[in-house]
Amino acid sequence: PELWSDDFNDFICKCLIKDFELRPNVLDLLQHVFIKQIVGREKTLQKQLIELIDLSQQIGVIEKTRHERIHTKKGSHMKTQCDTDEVDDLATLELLDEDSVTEQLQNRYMTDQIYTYVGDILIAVNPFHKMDIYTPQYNQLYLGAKRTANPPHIFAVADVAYQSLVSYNADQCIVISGESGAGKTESAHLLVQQLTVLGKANNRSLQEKILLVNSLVEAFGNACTAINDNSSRFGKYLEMKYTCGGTVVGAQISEYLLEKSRVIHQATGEKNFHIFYYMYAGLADRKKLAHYKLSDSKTPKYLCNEYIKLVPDIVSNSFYKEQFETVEQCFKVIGFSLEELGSVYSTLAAILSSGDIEFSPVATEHQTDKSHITNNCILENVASLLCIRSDELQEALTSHCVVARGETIVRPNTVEKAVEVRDAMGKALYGRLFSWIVNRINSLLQPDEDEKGYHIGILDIFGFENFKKNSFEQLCINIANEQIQFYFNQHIFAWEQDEYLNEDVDARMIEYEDNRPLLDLFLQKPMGMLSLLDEESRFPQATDQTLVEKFEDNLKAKSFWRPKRVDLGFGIHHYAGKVIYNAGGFLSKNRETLPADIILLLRSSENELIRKLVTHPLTKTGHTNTLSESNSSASGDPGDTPSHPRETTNMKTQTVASYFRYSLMDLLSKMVAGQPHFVRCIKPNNDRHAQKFDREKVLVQLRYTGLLETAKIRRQGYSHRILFANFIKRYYILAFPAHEEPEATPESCAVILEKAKLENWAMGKTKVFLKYYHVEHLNLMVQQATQRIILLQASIRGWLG
Ligand code: AOV
Ligand code: MG
Repeated sequence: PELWSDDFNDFICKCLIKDFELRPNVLDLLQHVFIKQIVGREKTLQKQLIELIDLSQQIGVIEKTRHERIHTKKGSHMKTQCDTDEVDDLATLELLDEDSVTEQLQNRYMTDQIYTYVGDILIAVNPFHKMDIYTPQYNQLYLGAKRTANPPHIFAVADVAYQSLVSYNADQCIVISGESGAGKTESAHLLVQQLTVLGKANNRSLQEKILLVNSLVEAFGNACTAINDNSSRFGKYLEMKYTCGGTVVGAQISEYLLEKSRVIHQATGEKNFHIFYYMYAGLADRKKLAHYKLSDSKTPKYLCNEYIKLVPDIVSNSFYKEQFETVEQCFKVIGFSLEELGSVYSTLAAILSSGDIEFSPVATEHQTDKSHITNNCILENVASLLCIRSDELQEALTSHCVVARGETIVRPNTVEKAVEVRDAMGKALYGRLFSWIVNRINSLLQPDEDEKGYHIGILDIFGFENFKKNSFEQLCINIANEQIQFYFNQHIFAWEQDEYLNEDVDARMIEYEDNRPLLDLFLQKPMGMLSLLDEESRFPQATDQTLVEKFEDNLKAKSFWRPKRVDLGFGIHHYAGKVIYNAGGFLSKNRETLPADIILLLRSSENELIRKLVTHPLTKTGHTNTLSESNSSASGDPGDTPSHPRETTNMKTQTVASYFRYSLMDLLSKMVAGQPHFVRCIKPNNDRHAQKFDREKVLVQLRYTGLLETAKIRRQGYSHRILFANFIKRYYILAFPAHEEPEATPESCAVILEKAKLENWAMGKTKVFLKYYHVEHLNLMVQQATQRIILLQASIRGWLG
């Protein structure tokens, strides 16, 4: 065949993929073809061909030893191991019970082997100390390597996702779960690191930008909590965009459910979002506090708590200063302009200062429900930072307009109401600023439009929380985790076992804890907890007390109860444990109204950024709190897509609960669109100590995440089900001539599987049922075959000049 024609490539494929024994003959043939093809260059060609033969034989030899190694590995891999041995994959344990699994994890953890597989799922136990296993050497070690060739590692998960993207040309989704402080965010960073190396971006600056995205967003979205000094207070879905060939070309973040209430209030032992402290220290260092109207002696109320009483504590903190420089560097590298940065700082400063605006009642004879501002200088500062008029700001804070019978009437705000409006403004500005930053990053990291490709999404949300006092924020966070657990269950257990039945495949069913009833308890309409909350939020007379009573009257599930002697308390038995919530503040937190007067005023700002924050529907992913309510149910089925956001002029209609529901569905619809990969983070102790493995603590996590059941189903079940036609398309070259794709029958599939010397697979009615290690093995064979072809082609191309 003509050089480089399809026939030629097929021919080489055929030669190289055939059994190794055939190789000398094949190479003879190859030699013959070349000699015929390139007349006149025989002499050099002959020499070159000898090199080719050598090379091919070398490859052959190398491949052969590798092949043998894989087989022996696979042999030992399949052999169940004695339970005192350490295993990389818990699904291979002979004895699969809680004790042996915990024992394994403990032994591994104590020797710094923090990663362990359960089939194709990775368990990561938080080491709580810096490890030297994330260096560039490790990046290289895990590139395109078979999983069993190296110890379990988070980089291997990135590699599998990447290889799947390239070989199946399909979107991938890596779901990281685990309770607060278990290591999700760190894992997400490491994944991005490896995925960037894998994606070998053509331009270094893109690579650099992508690596900075997480740090930047986390400065604004993370904070110190009682459990974790760098706790994520929002959900993050980062999509790395690749071309079909696997080159990284961009990134996009979607942010979910930022805990905005933190801006105005932090629980005991907690802090505000990192950026406020970083900025304060950084600006002080540059002698710029006055420029942003920030005091160098008096701590803004929004930053005050029992730890931070004094501004000097903040401004002398060298860590904060460094972080500020880093954040600013991130902004610049990613592409924000200096003007934008200035506006971001002004907005943050305005939010901080606004918290110090104080009100007191206007004591007149007739009106006690009127308020006025007692510290006008602060009001002036805020107005100037927001580039609005101070008299208008004062009016918008201390009064509101109502429209009655076509007439607009101005009503005064009580002190309480004015404080509420002030705080609502701070929260809204922060939430919108956050969304704006995320959207700006997205537009700066957007791939070229005509670049068709696929993405790998990495999900990192706030982990399950159970504090001494749990409020509305914890409820939302825990419902989100409940939903992720449900998604995991669907994938690992429900859908897989449904397929056994549909396809008449004989497999033992594994029992697992289904948390669907809990999701229904929260999300069902009209009688789920969030719907009841919304309903109650519509009654002006309702109180948090009437709300808990409503819950008690309507929620009949076993997992809901009212603890005695806890005012406003209610308990939920979550998949991850029992949590007592306090409903105090639920109604106001849910209503979260930003009055139209404030919005209109901010729209008149002379600062472009401020105007943008209040005028634009922030986007596809971003939110404005003005989204329409979703009609989706609680399920994670692929058909369950959210309704689309709609901007409304009436900012009061959207409750936090309905926005929360919408976001959750939006997130799910993104997740179900990709092939999932799971990372389950485990927290080994509550003290954040290295080398401390609290067995009881770990056992609880193993139980609620269903890891034992997962190990069982990975061992006994078939995690991969592939339609005959897809299977043939992907793997036929392993057993059939390259130009003769066989018909998609179970018989041809079986020929391939036998040729690949695989056992323990099953044949369904329309699909091949495979174990996770079968797929790895098949993919590796295809990959090796293609690599051989590429190598050969490259050398021939080299000889031909
Ligand atoms: P989280 O994301 O799961 O909590 P993080 O990823 O923030 O937890 O991890 C908490 C802390 O554990 C980090 O700040 C590190 O000190 C340490 N850590 C975690 N993983 C590693 C690792 N691989 N190597 C070294 N240290 C690690 V939350 O965001 O609170 O749910 O809302
Ligand atoms: Mg986190």
